[in-house]
Amino acid sequence: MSAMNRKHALAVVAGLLAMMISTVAKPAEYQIAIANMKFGSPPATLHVGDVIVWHNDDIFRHTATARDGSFDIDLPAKSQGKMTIERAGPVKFYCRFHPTMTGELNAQP
Ligand SMILES: [Cu+2]
Repeated sequence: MSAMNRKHALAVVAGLLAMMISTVAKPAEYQIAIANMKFGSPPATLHVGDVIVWHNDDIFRHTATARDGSFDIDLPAKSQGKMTIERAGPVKFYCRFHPTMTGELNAQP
């Protein structure tokens, strides 16, 4: 490897490390409201380690339940529930009591 290539490779590695550190160091918290029997929009950018707070503003009990079983948040009327994103990739979710209520999270690593 020439000196030039080695320098370039080091810069790439340093950049990747900086990206990894910034992802780990700053988990974001997002709110998803449920109102009028509908899930609010999921966050446009989501990463593993981020926190989602589900707010049920309805007078009905709801759940935020992953189709792949990775989460199942029980949300009695006027309550909220918190969870941490543990894996990357798209996950469809729905409400166990009202299966027409659906949404999708898509976390990046
Ligand atoms: Cu529901």
